Formats: sequence, C-alpha cells, structure tokens
Amino acid sequence: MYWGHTWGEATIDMKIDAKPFAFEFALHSTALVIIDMQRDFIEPGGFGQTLGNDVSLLSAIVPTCRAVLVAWRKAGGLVVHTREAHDAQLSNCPPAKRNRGNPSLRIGDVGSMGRILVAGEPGNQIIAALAPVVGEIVIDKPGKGAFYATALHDMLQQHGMTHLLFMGVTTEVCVQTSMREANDRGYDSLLLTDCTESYFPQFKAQTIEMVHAQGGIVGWTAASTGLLQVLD
Ligand code: TIU
Repeated sequence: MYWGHTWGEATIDMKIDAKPFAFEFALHSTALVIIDMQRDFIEPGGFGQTLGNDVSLLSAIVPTCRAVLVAWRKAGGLVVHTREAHDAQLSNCPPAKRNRGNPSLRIGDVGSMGRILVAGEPGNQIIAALAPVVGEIVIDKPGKGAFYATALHDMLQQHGMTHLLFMGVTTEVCVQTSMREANDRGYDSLLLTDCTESYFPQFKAQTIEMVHAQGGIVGWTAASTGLLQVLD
C-alpha cells in the first residue's frame, strides 16, 4: 500500500510534451525502469520464440533504449532493470504459468540459451547493449508485473522515487502490467513509445492508447525525443 509512505515535495525541474498532457518530473525523484530486455525475449531460442513469436521485431528498439539509458546515466538518474526470472527449482513459477498453452519449450526446460526463464541462465541475461552497471538496481521478477513478489516498491520508496519512466518488452504484457501496478501504488509513470515493443504491433498501439486514455488513466506516453532534449 502506498498510503502511509511519505511522498517527497520534489522540485519539478523537467517537463516534456506527452499524452494526454505534459509530464512534469524531478530528476532526483524519477527512475528509469527498463522491463525485461533479456535475451529470452529478444534473441532466437528463448521464451519469446518458444511461444511462437517472431522475435526479430523486438531488437529494433535497442538503439533508442540505449540512447535514453546513456543520457539518463549521464544526468545521474536512478536506473532499474528487471528480468522475468524464476528460481532453479521453479518454486516461484505457478504450475498455471508453466503448463498453459502449447509452447515448444516450457519454463525451466533446456533451450539453446540454457533453461528457459531461469535466473542465472545465459538467456536470462540482459542484452549487452543495455547491461546494468554498478549502482543500478536489478530486479528478478517471477510475474509479469515488476512489483509482484519483488522488493521494487520498497526500493523505490527508499530512494524517494515518485515518478517512473518505462521502457522495455513486451508492451502489452510485462510493461503494461508493471505500469498498472505502479499506478495503483501512487507513481506517475510515462511510457516511452519508441523504447517499447510487442510481438504484435496492434497490441503495442492499443496499449499506448489505453495508458493515456481517460485523462491518463494509467499514465502518460511520449516518444523519447522530448526526454533526450531535456536531458541534453
Ligand atoms: N509473452 C510476452 O509477450 N511477454 C512475456 O511473457 N513477458 C514479458 O513481457 N516480459
């Protein structure tokens, strides 16, 4: 629950054009949250492909994500990376998650990048272009949402975060779920539209609409250009 936490009176020092209206935030109380940019989803042989998806679509956003990450680091902003990851015993993978559907390999099975969606395996590593550096937070999450069964909310609170910038994959699954969880915990969140991708282009487009509809029912959306300008 977010009530009971002390929300800082942050001095707003940044403002970018966004939908449904300008997104205002302070660098020292805003985190860049990069969802699941791990090999499992972006490279052949991982979880994304076992589900029957064309994984080549996702790598198109890597240069844009990297540009934002580099600029955010240079500005001194907090960075959070997440990975969809289960422990080796699959004790945090509900049978319903493992058994659903007809994937070519299930969570925990051995694929060309090691065990599918298991922590520590080669496929579970964040891609080299976006690899975490010392001082950045890395969250292993067993669910689609980054807040479920993780310490993310506590860590963000400890750092005094009130605003979140979201990038990563996939837009309508782990990114949207995490944004909705953040919204319910009281964060103002912006989705960077050219830094997120889906295996289904229509789902990406619809998710962007869903986020900023109804006066920002989930949050804000904007391309990264405005952010890069204010960080320059
Ligand atoms: N399948 C799919 O689109 N996504 C996931 O399973 N996980 C994330 O989005 N990270």
